[in-house]
Amino acid sequence: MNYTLMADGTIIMETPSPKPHNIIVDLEGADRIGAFLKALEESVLVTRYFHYVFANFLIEDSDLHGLRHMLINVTLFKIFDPNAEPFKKRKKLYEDTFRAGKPTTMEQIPPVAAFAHDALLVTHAAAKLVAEEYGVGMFKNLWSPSDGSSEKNAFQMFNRGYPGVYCNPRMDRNNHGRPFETLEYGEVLAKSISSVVLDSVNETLTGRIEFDPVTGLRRNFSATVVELHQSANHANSILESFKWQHTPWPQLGFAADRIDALAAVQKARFVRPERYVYKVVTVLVKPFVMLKRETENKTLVGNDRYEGYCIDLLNKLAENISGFQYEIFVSHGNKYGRKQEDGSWDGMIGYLLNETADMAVAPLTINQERERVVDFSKPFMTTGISIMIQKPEKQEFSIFSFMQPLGRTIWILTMCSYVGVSLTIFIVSTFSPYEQKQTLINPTSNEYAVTNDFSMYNSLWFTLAAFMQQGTDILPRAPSGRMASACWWFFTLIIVSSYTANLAAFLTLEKMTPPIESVEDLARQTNILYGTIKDGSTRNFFEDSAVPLYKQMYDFMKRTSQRQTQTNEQNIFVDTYDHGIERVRKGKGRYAFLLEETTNNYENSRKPCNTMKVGFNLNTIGYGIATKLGNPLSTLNLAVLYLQEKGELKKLEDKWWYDRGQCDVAGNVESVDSSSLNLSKVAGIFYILSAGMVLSMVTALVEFLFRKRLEQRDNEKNRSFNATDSTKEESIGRE
Ligand code: CWD
Repeated sequence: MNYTLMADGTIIMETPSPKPHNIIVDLEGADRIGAFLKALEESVLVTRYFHYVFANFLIEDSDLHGLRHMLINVTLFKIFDPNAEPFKKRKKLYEDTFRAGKPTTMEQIPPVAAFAHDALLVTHAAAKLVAEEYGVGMFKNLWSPSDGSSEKNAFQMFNRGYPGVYCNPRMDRNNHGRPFETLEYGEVLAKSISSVVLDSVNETLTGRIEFDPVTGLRRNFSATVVELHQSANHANSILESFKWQHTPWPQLGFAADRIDALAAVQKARFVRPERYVYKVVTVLVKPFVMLKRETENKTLVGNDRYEGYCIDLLNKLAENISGFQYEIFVSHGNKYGRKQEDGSWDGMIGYLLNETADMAVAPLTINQERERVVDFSKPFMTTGISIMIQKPEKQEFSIFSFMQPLGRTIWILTMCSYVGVSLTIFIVSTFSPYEQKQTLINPTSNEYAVTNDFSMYNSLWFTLAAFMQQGTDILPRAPSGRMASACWWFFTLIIVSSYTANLAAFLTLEKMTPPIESVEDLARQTNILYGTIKDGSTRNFFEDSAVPLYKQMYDFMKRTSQRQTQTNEQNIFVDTYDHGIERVRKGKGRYAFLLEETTNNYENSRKPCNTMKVGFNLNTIGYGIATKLGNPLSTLNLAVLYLQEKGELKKLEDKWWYDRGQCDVAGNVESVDSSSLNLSKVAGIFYILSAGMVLSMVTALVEFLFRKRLEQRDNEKNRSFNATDSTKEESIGRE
C-alpha cells in the first residue's frame, strides 16, 4: 500500500487493499498522543482494515472516547489502574490533607503522574537499601543545613560539593563555571535500584515494580490491554480489556482471550432466516419516494403507501434477488444521515448503525465519512450539485413587436436617411444637365420644355420604392443621381436583410436571459441570496470544500444565515427541499437554491414551470444503497449492476423524470405553442395595411372629386366660351 502525503497535510491512499494493516504508534508525551488521536478522527486511514497499536503506557481508555463511533481497531496498554486500592488510598489522603475531607471528582491521574509517584517510591526504597548496606553516613555529604534559613530543619542538597543536583551545568545560574558532574551516589543507588522489589503492599500505582539486573528494564509486571474494535452488530466500536502478564524473554507476554476485531466482523456476518423481511429505511423526496394518494374507498397500507423511483428500484431488486422481501419505513425528520458532534449518526445512517434498518434506499450520497461506517452498493444514479433559480420573466410582445428587431435609433435614422436621400436625388437631378430632357408640352403649338422626372414628389416615391425592394418607372440617368441611388440601394439591402434575419429570431424565440448563468456569477453578486438544505451532503460539500470559490460561497451563506437568525428572517438554509424550492418559486428571483441535479430537473418539469437549472454541476456524486457493514445482501451489487446494464435504471429515470413532465422542453406549461409566430406579435402590420388601404381609398375619392371638379370647371368654361362664340356668329350673320 502506498500513501502520498499532500502539501495540505492530507494523506492519499493509493491502491487500497482489503488486507488488515497493523500500525504501531510510539509517541512520547500525552499532548503528542492527543494530537495524533485528534488527527486520526479526521483521517482517511480509519477503516476496518487499520489496526493501531499504542506502544507505551501513556494512553488511557478515556482518550479513545472520540473514536468510539468510528468503527476503528485500536489496542493500548494501561499500567495505571484507577480502581486499585493504592490509588484509592492516595486519593483519600489527598482529600483529607488538602480538601478538608471533601471528596474530589478526580477519578484517575495521568499515567505520567503515576509513574512519577512510583519513581519516588523506588528512589526511597533504593536509598533505604544503600543506607542499610553502607550506613546512613554514606549520605553525609548530601545535605547540610541551609545557610541563613529562617526555617527550622531546612537543608540544602549537595552533589560532589556543589549545591543542588544538576544534570546540565548551565542550569545552575549561580555557578556558571560549574563542571558537569555525575551523581555522587549514582552508581550505588543504581545498583540498589536493580534489587528493589515493590508491589501494591508498598502502595505503587503502576503495579509490581521489579527490574532486570542486566537490562535495567522493568519485569514481571502486568498491564491491562484495552481493545477498541469494530462490531458488526453494534452502532459503535466495542471496548474490551484483557489482563496481560509480562514473562521473561524469549516469551513475549500473554493476553487472555484476545479477540481479533476483523475475525469478529467476519464471524458475525449476517445469518438470516430464510424468510427474512428486510427493513428498508428511506426519505420522502420527489420523485424518489412519494406518498401515494389514497382514494375515498381505498386506504393504503404497508409498502403500497409509497411510489417513486426508489420504490420501483426495490421492486426490480426483489425480482432479481431471490427471497428478497422488504418493508419500508421513513426516516424520522426525513434525515439522510449526518455525523453528530459526539461522533454518532442521525438519519438513515443512524438507523443502520443501531440496527433498526437493514438497508437505506434513497438518494443517499456515497461519501468517505459514511463509507467508514456502512457499506454502499455500486451507484445506481450519478448526479451533482446544481443551481436552481426562478425563470426570468418571458419577453412581452406588443402589436408593434415587429418593430423591435431594429432599435428605435435605427428606425429614426432610417427615416431621416429616407428624407435626406430623396432630397439629395431631387437636388442632383435638378442641377444635373444629364437628368434634363425635352418634353413636348403643347402638341398643337409643338412647344417643348426642359424638364426632369425627379420632382420632390417623385424622388420620395422612387426612394421609398427602393426601400421596399420595388421598382419604379423612373430611374436616374445622370451619374450623380445613379450614385446616390446605388448607395441607397446598398443601404436598404443591408437594413432590410438585417431586419428580416432579426425578425425571424426575435418573434419566434421567446428570449429569456437569466440574471446568473454559472456558479461564478452567483458567487460574484450579493443581490440574489443562495442556500442549501440544512442537513445533507450538499451543505457539507460547501463547508468542507478546499476550492476557494466554494469556500467563499459557504462563508457568504454562513454570514447571511447568522444575520437572518439575529433578525428573525427566513433562513437561507432550509429544512426541506420543498421549502427551498418554494422559496425559489416565490422569491421574485431573489433566491437561488443549491441542490442535487436530480431534484432540480424534476422540479423544473413540474407546474408552474417557473424554475430552471443554470450552469454546470459543481461536482459528481453517486447515490448508493447503504447497508450495515458486512452487507447482508451479498448479491445486491450484482443486481444493481445487472439493472444498469439492462437499461432498466434508465427506463425508471425516464418514467419518473421525463414521461410525467408537466412543462414543455422550453420549460413552459405544456400546450402553449411558443415557437410559432402568433398574431399578437405582428398585428400592427395588419393595422397599418388596413389603414393604408382606407387612406388610399379616401385619397382616390379625393382625387376623383377633385378631378370631377376640375372637369366641371373646364366644361363650364367651354360652355360659356361656346355660348360667346355662337352669340358672336349670330350677330355676324345678322349684320
Ligand atoms: N440530498 C441533497 O443533499 N440534495 C438533494 O437535492 C437530494 Cl435529492 C438529496 C441528500 C444527499 N444526497 C445526502 O445523501 O445527504
